[in-house]
Amino acid sequence: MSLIASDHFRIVVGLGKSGMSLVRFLASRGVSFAVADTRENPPELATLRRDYPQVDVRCGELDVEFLCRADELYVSPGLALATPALQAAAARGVKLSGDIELFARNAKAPIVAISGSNAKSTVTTLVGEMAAAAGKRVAVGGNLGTPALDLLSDEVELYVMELSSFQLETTDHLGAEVATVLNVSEDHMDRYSGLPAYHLAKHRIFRGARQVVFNRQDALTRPLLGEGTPCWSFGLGVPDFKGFGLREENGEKYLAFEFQNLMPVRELKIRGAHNQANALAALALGHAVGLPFDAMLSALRTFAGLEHRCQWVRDLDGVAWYNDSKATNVGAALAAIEGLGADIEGKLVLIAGGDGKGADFKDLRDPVAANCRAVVLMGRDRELIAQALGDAVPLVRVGSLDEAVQQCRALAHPGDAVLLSPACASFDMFKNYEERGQLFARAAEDLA
Ligand code: UMA
Ligand code: ADP
Repeated sequence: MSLIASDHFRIVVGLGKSGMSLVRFLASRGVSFAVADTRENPPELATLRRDYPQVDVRCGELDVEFLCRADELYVSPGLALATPALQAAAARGVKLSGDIELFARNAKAPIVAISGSNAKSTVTTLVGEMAAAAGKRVAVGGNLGTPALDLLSDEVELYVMELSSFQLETTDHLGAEVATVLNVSEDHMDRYSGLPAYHLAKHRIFRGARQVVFNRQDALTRPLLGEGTPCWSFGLGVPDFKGFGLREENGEKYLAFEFQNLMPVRELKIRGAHNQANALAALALGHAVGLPFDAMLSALRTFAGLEHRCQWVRDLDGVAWYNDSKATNVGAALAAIEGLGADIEGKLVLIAGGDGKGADFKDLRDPVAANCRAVVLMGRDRELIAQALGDAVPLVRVGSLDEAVQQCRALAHPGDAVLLSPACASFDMFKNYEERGQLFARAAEDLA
């Protein structure tokens, strides 16, 4: 039985991937609904017209009167709840909700819920692989890959969900078996009034959680909870009770749980201190849902990382080229600059810039000064980055990614690394971060 009242009328607002998953879900349960999107030609319009020709679709500017016919709106994470038409409908008593709320109400298996400014996809994928290695029928998705509602199945034994702050804004009660916010640093400042509002949205993940995992090195990840909710922690320091961390013995560094060494860090394929933290977070989440250590450690030994996250592309004349196109905010770029900077003999030649989403780039200045030979700047907000970096290192402005790659070739010395880690979203110049990463890798591979 579906936990959704069938006598109510709903409107799906936004006809992208999540909107289309809502359409399939509502139609399969016989719920009456319509669709609206502010775009004249939303991405899934052709699919909707082909598969559900009877559904009423309104494209273009949102019509408040139309929205007010619904009892509930399922709003895409891509649309700000502050959108005036949505606020006008809410003021007239229409409930604003989203796909994750509906997913949570209908999921019968435990949910591992993962949010954070960075590392969500890496940790979500890792926990999914750990569960699969333990023989569980696991479904992995959410903000990453398959939309949540498309994962619902009676066969599933465990859901591992990556959730964005946008998805959490429309989620009142998740009720996860275990929930975490991996880290909090500034992102999406074009959608939030400031860090406190963004933090508040992320922390909705803890609503109804039976257990939580927090990051000992980031106070903003700690939930405010009543006594009695089991709390596990992770961090790069030595762990204590209920903690995952790093221990050293005879000069060897180990991933550890409480007082027990689990596995030498050197057996991890993923590189850098930030990835050690990611491995520890995944172990904490997996342990909380009862996955055995041997299965989790075997997944950690084989996981080579995801594309576009500090991914090695090639070596050329003693220079290594890395694609970190997924670094769409300052925190992610800092992890790459400091992590990779510490690992190489020479210096970094960094490519940065794009759509800065209202971020403040000043935190880049000192790590760039310490680790970079030069920074090649491109994209809409390149002057904002240039201002923040000042005279820390030589800056080169370019008009295209191809030009950036050519400049990097000329600037880098043997022993250096070229790193695309833009600290910005890609939408000003590319379809998405994947396209940016692919074009960078191709241009680097084409260098003679
Ligand atoms: N849009 C409009 N009018 C509308 C609806 C959307 O202009 O009426 C525009 C907005 O600029 C919006 C964009 O279209 O940002 C995408 O919206 P969509 O409804 O087409 O999006 P979906 O295809 O449903 O994708 C959404 C998530 N997108 C966003 O949160 C922006 C996807 O996360 C997610 O994978 C998908 O649902 C399935 O759950 C993407 C993302 O960029 C990967 N997430 C952000 C991030 O990771 O930083 C949060
Ligand atoms: P998300 O899904 O949260 O965007 P990803 O796993 O896709 O996370 O990684 C996004 C970016 O963050 C990549 O550039 C990656 O190198 C960087 N990153 C990965 N782990 C961390 C971490 N623990 N702290 C900061 N940045 C990280």
